[in-house]
Amino acid sequence: MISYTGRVPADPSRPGTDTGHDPLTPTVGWGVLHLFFRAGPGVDAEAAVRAVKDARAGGEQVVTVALLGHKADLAVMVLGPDLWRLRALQSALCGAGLEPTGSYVSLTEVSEYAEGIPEEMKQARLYPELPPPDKKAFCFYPMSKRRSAEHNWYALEYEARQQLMRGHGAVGRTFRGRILQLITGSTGLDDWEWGVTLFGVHPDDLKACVYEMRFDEASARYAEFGPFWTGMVGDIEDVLGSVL
Ligand code: 76R
Repeated sequence: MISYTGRVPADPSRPGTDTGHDPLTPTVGWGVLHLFFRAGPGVDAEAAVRAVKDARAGGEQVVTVALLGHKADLAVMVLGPDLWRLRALQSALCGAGLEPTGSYVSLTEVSEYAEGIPEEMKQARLYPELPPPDKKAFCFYPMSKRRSAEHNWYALEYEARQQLMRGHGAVGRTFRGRILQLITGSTGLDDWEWGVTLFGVHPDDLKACVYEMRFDEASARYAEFGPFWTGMVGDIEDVLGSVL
């Protein structure tokens, strides 16, 4: 099991891991930073490619996505134990001339309703291996559970919430093989309570999954959604080539 606790010293065999700061690491899981950039003519593509490669060489996982639509041109999702290292990648990409138009900060987690899942699945939630090679359709959106007078998720008893989430999981499992979901927690860290990152085999797998989930009570009554970003996972070189 990989566990990161306390100070993680810079590893001399991995150049560039020393940010000049003592690492700031979650006690469990990894930090996750979703960055959404606009790419204009002033972008130094070589510097941007180097930034992604340096992060990977230092141990971070980096997912790069060519986005569709006006919100941003590309997404860079980075996961790793040390928040300073996530910041270093953000700084390097901004330094390469990419202009951030949106972002999301969260941590990997095992849901409190998933305590009973096998250890191997828990590890895959906390320390995922991304991107999945066979799922190139990508979407990301933040979401929260409703706290209105009529429907307040946080006023429900644990058993009721657990039962609802069991129903949610059952609907979710019908998408096995078509969708990989990564739910990352952001309560107290960003504007919504979770980041939802979905990887699909086909774009309509993403649509079908989110659509089906909406009929499930946990989502129908209690889910609130932020903006969506959608695109195609690719190598950083291909992604930059397609958006510049
Ligand atoms: O981790 C697990 O696989 C256990 C079952 C499970 C949990 C606990 C599960 C399965 N999810 C869980 C928790 Mn999910 N999920 C979403 C969305 O909610 C919406 O309507 C849209 C956003 C989708 C599309 C989705 C898909 N899930 C959560 C939580 C945290 C709740 C908490 O901790 O309070 C959120 C916010 C959330 C949202 N879910 C699945 C899926 C899919 C496809 C699965 C099956 C996963 C699999 O079998 O690999």
